[in-house]
Amino acid sequence: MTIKNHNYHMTRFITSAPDIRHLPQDLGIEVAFAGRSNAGKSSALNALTKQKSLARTSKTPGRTQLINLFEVEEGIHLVDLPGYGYAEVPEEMKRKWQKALGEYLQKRECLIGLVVLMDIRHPLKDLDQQMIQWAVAMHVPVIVLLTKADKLASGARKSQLNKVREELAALNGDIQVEYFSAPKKIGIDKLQQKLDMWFSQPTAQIENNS
Ligand SMILES: Nc1nc2c(ncn2[C@@H]2O[C@H](COP(=O)(O)OP(=O)(O)OP(=O)(O)O)[C@@H](O)[C@H]2O)c(=O)[nH]1
Ligand SMILES: [Mg+2]
Repeated sequence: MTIKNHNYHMTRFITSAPDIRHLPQDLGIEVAFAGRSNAGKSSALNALTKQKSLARTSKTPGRTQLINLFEVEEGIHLVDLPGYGYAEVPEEMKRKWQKALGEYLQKRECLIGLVVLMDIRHPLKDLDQQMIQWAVAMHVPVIVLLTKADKLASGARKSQLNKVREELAALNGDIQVEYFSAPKKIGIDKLQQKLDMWFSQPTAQIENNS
């Protein structure tokens, strides 16, 4: 398999959708960024694409309420999903969003990979585990980014990484775990390599050309 390096800095915003049913047609290939509110999804997208404000970031959790779709190149998309687990959101809305996320993972055929972001200091909360389990069940490969790695000293960082790797190994899925920092630019290379690999897969090519 030849792995093509994509120019992530060329990524542009395409559209926002209030829910999964309003996303553009299920065509091409896409990789979604999922995680708890405030985990650093939008920051990771901006770091990857070397654009300061492609995806909106905020100190206020729950900022990204819309699903934002970006195009790396024709037919290749990145999706910034609204964060889950935000405490201030009414229970009913939380349940709806969880259901919608499950549907997205199960029904979106162009989804070829999932980036799950978790604060390195608070990894593997219930909903994180559920997202990862859904992805494994759907045979969608996952890269887990332990974000805000700059907040921990290197010893603590490594032990968190090992702990999460061990716990996730038990799921027997296609799951890679790395640590990440948007401001310190740690882990961006790993994310890029993974995306390049996913976007270069033969199945991805076929779907993309059809
Ligand atoms: N120190 C540090 N702060 C980070 C990092 N990534 C994100 N942040 C900060 O964490 C806060 C939330 O980041 P966002 O990227 O908006 O998080 P999000 O997951 O998109 O949040 P929602 O859209 O609300 O779900 C912001 O204040 C960011 O500046 C990181 O790697 N290191
Ligand atoms: Mg966001």
